[in-house]
Amino acid sequence: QTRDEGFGWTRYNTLDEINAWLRNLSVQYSSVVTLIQGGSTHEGRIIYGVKVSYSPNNANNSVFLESNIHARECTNAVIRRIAESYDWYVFPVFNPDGFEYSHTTDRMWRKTRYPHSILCTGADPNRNWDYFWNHGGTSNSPCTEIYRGPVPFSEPSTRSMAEFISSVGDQLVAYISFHSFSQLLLIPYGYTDEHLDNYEQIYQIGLKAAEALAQRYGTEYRVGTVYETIYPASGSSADWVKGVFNTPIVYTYELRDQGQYGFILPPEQIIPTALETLDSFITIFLEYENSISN
Ligand code: ING
Ligand code: ZN
Repeated sequence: QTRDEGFGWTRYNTLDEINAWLRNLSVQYSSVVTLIQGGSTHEGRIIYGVKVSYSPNNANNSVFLESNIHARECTNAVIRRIAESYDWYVFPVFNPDGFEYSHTTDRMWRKTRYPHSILCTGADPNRNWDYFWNHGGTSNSPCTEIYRGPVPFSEPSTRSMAEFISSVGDQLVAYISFHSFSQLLLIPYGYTDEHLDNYEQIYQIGLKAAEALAQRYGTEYRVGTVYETIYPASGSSADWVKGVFNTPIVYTYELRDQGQYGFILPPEQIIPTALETLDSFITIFLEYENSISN
């Protein structure tokens, strides 16, 4: 089944619609798009993504995009042919169990759906990764929103996606994760206030990206580390990728807005958000290419 007529950019799509859309892309553009089964979840769902590749020469020039690790943060997949010179791994729904639950039962659901306690379900999949796990900004109580899980990678979805990322980890030049909301462009780490070796480069690129983003509609973003800009948070996917593979470019977007609508951003804002984000995105890659060729 490859029908995806329900899919569109002016409303929030369901998990089935997104997966049908990914499958359709791989059929329609079969020479460049490959459907990937990245991992699987506690409830038995497959975490689907696509690999977009215009040239076999791009393998060591790959970019990984992750969104919806938190169920209620409905972000659209930023998938455009912005560059034929990278291989793109795009996973629009990192937490499909939570995403489905957010659509059907509790719109404000954030976590996975693993039954860790009789009282409360799920762990925070962005506190569950095995790099300085349990080093602050998490909780040991299953009933909190930032429950880290009983052990690192206790969640099938994070464990299996870590395995998949490991298979391409050395090829990545960039790993970008999308969350909402607050209008921030965040730099690792979340577990420590220590700065990256290339902090100054990544910070300056971030400032230029924020400037590009503001050009279109005036949307203002702040740039800084997770730890210093929002709060300490350990066990995130971004910290893990940076720490384990030392990927040159790692950013986390906190998309619109600044709290007026928060997680329930009106669907009319989906396309404007995508366009301004894409502007900043292109800037990140152009500036990065500039900074390494100088
Ligand atoms: N924000 C992120 C969170 O997991 C974050 C912030 C990003 C933490 C990267 C650690 C690393 O809390 C939201 N909105 O979930
Ligand atoms: Zn989030």
